Amino acid sequence: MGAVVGTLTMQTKPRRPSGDKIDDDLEMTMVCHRPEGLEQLEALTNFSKRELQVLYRGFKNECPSGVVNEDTFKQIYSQFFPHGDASTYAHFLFNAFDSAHTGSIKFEDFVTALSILLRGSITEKLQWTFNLYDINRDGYINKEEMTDIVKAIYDMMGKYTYPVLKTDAPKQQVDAFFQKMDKNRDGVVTLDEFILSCQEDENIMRSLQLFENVI
Ligand SMILES: [Ca+2]
Ligand SMILES: [Ca+2]
Repeated sequence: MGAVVGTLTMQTKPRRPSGDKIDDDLEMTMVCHRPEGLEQLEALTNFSKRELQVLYRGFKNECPSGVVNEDTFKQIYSQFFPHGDASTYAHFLFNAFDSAHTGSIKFEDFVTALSILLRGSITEKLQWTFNLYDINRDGYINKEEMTDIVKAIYDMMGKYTYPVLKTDAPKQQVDAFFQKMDKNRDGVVTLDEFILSCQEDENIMRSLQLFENVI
């Protein structure tokens, strides 16, 4: 569940001091994209209006223009993995956040995903993760996709985190994933298979629950 971990790290990163009222006004003049009304976002997410205001302030600190393109996203995300190369994983993650394929992440996209990852039901969290792994979005996770994801995670963690990795470790992990998830052995994992298999796995369930009550 690397995505979940990454998102959490992003969220708990210490923020720069947000400044006073005058700074806020200055910042607002730089904002190219204004988010939808807070009431609307409050209805769409599991966050209160106050929480959304705090999140928006943090989002603006990182991204004064109000939108994040893929390069910026990669730069921000890579800071959390100084020993590895997070660019490929950040690319997959960016696509998962950018659910409408607009090429940029707006505050609405960010906060909707965060709401699922932190406050969503188990099924919602698993569905979000499935979409992340289903790179070409055809409704199935195939072995190539899972191999790309696993390799991206290894690259991101870097050799200092996993000093004893063997070169065939990604393949073994992908095989183990399919062994567990591909219930009907047709070579692809569907959303139903994914949700069922994850719910059977105590470790995965525990890692999903870790992220509740964080904010
Ligand atoms: Ca696919
Ligand atoms: Ca299958």
